[in-house]
Amino acid sequence: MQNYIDGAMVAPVSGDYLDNYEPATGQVYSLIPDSDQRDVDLAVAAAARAFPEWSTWGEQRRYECLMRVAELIAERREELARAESIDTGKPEKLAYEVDIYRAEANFRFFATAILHFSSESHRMEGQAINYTLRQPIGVVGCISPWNLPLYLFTWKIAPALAAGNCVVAKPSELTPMTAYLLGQICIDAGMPPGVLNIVHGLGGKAGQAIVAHPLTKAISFTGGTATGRQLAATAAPMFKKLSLELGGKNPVLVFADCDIEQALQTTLRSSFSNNGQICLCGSRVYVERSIYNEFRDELVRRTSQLVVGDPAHPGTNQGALVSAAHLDKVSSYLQLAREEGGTVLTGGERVHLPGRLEGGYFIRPAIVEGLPLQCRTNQEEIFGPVITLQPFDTDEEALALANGTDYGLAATVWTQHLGRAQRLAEHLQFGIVWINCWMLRDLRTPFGGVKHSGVGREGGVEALRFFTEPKNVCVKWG
Ligand code: TXE
Repeated sequence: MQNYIDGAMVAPVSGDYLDNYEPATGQVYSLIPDSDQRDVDLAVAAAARAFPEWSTWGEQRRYECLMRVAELIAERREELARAESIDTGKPEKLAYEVDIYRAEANFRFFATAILHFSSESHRMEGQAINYTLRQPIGVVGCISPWNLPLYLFTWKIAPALAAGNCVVAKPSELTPMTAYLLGQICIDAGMPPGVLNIVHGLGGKAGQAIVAHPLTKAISFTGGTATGRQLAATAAPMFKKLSLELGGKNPVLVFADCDIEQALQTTLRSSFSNNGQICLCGSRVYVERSIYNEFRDELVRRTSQLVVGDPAHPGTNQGALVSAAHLDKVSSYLQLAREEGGTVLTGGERVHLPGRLEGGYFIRPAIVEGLPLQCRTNQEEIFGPVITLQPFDTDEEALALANGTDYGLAATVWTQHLGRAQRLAEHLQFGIVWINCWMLRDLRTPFGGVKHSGVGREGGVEALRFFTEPKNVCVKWG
């Protein structure tokens, strides 16, 4: 692969490359640029050169350019889904239906949103009129994680470009392929050179260089809480705007009056979709005691029937985890769960598949029962196919369990009782609350977490506001 800088595919200045592994086989299948400060300097300079024209192109021309990108993503959806599946280990079907579909939708949504992006004015009776100019910031940095590579990469890039900024973006070094292909799509779409620049490489080197560069005026980051803390320490003294989408340890509250079949079907998905490698996954499932045994036994049965296999095969539910290190991390948490007194009801075994998949990072999805709230397994983000299950008796207890970690990204509640749903939604300390659904997303809504799950919001008008600076102009009557 190569970096996409100033409208062209270029090698890293160092000439050095990093191995890129295929998670399903454990083999190196491509090389990515091991970029450093020099590559980032070239990318930022290209973005700075492109900014004056791109920011004054006007919303209509930016709309047309971004819609061409969306159309090319749609045309190449199968190729991109296959590339994403090979790069991440996720089932190709999932990449096609979710990741690539959303990448196209992100470009379409923000290309049109900018046409309707309005600001406000305030009249001072008989004296003056104030109006707010929302202007693009300039060169911005976008850094994304490995779990939904093209989906989250474009979730940042599309609003930044639509708002008139120029971008230096870095995908995760674990799953760079679809970001590389996006660079080629931008060339084919006729995007002006320097508007978007994609620099590959390590977080602590290329990523850090983007954050520390004096010309990147805003940073939109999605990734681990620890990394977010480190990144904020660099950006804060430089007074950069920051949007941090961080980790989660999301609760699912299942009340006895819920539609239990719906709750079971969706909880299987919210627990193990993408091998639980989605920050929005529900990893702590709390069930009202009167239906606990029934719910638990049925969820265990359905989990044990999930097919762990070749991501390219349409019948596969669970592909490979993203890396050998992540497989070891998830396995270590299962060992910890047992040490903390939990009982593994199903799963947790590594899966050794034959042939080309022999070296792959496969594990059976696991359910653990009998752990208290205050234990590391229930407090720390595992980010893999491991959930904990526990009964509760009262609404108050359920709320306290749900709010009982440092994270606050997404909570899911299953109940037919409207009053309970509203009351819980008000008191759950999360950025997102789903009632009788999960991952139902309206791109116009604010997206993000509270507490250690993040700072700021992406999505809809929030994203366009993040990527613009509001200037108040006050005009006194003559
Ligand atoms: O994160 P990392 P990962 C969370 C998820 C989990 C983690 C997994 O819950 O905790 O992210 O993603 C770059 N300066 N979310 O392991 O390691 C790195 O190269 C600048 C939450 O990828 O933090 C990569 O590109 N950049 C989220 C990116 O940061 C640095 C949705 C993320 O890497 C850097 C998805 C540095 N010092 C995952 N160090 C949500 N809340 O929406 C690393 N990077």
